[in-house]
Amino acid sequence: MTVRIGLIGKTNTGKTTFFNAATLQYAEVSSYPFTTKQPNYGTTYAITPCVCREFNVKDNPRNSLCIEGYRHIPVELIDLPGLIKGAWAGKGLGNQFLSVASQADALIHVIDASGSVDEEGRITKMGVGNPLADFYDIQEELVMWLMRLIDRQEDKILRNVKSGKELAEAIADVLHGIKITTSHVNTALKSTGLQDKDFGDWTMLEDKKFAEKLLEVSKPMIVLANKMDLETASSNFETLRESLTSYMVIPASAEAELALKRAVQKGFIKYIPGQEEFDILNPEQLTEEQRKALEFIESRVLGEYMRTGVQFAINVAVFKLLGMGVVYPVSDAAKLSDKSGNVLPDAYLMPPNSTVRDLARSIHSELEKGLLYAVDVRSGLRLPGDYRVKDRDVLSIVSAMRRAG
Ligand SMILES: Nc1nc2c(ncn2[C@@H]2O[C@H](COP(=O)(O)OP(=O)(O)O)[C@@H](O)[C@H]2O)c(=O)[nH]1
Ligand SMILES: [Mg+2]
Repeated sequence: MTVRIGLIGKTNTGKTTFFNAATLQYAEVSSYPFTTKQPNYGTTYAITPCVCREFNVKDNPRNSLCIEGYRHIPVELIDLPGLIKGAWAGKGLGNQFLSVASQADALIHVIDASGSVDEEGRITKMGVGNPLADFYDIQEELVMWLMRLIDRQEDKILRNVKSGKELAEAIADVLHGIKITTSHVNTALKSTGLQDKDFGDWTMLEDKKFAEKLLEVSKPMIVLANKMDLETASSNFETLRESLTSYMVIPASAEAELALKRAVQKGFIKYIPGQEEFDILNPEQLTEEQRKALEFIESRVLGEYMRTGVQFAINVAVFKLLGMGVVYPVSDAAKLSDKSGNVLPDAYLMPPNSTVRDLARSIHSELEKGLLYAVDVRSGLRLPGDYRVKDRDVLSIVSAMRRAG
């Protein structure tokens, strides 16, 4: 399963800058301007300490990268056009963005913490905007969207219930297109206490309460307080952090990350995303302006907040918010390799409570069909199909159909 993270937030808060910074690869030394239309989908990486250091081996990653002992595992990032008020009702930009948001497993809500955008997302005088109100506006858009989606399907849901389906299943049935599962719906029903109430009798208030809860469980979200490099941002950041206590609020400067990534491409600096420092490689190549810009990032962004927040946000979304674990399937348990001899070739992101069987299925359906057991490389133990895989597990799956990994 590929993890998909969606960027949402008002216009001009820095979503596209975040997207560009997070998806810019060191390897790909292209210089096409960012003013050209960017695709909405891009690959970024969740970064975690690789097991290669523990096993003291040189790995040959296939589905991921290993850079200086850190495994970079691809995740998909989706950049959405800005939300504007009333978008759920088909006004303004239309509700296309909401259907894109629907494809995400987790959301990063980008906020202009410097208060440089007004209510409608237009650039305004720095410090004038209200970042907390911006958060609630977008939140309201999302809830209204979900409420309306459910409302539009009311007849179908009622028919589903009549034909004997459980309520959770009946609702999930009309929402699986937006990655909402029966288990999400069940959780929302229980925590709103609506599981025993006739769906046809829900009040509007209950509809809304349910949509809010369902949004919370099915589209977990972190808040990115962006533009922290601007003076007006720190007090707004405090406000956001104190008010939004049920969210992780991450300070960031997407623009600083983008500048660092570009400096890497030009060979000016050595910088690994998420790190708290960079090294200038060839100081004599820098213009005065470039040197000042890097100094500014070093003191105002890295110095104050330790990091630009971009890589940190991706990691938090994948590992904390979604609770993913990283599992390394291998074919040869002794050599830690696949059949071609590649050492620790693959790293899989597995959701909480995933089993050996789930892992086998994500590798190949044939592998799951003939699944016998997995061998835990560290202990040599045979693990049954329903064993719950753990973060950093290195496993060799043994299947009657084929032995692979
Ligand atoms: N100072 C500062 N400006 C930023 C930052 N991120 C984005 N911007 C600027 O904010 C404006 C809107 O950015 P953009 O990424 O297009 O916003 P979007 O509409 O949410 O996609 C642009 O002028 C960016 O250069 C940041 O971290 N700091
Ligand atoms: Mg944009």
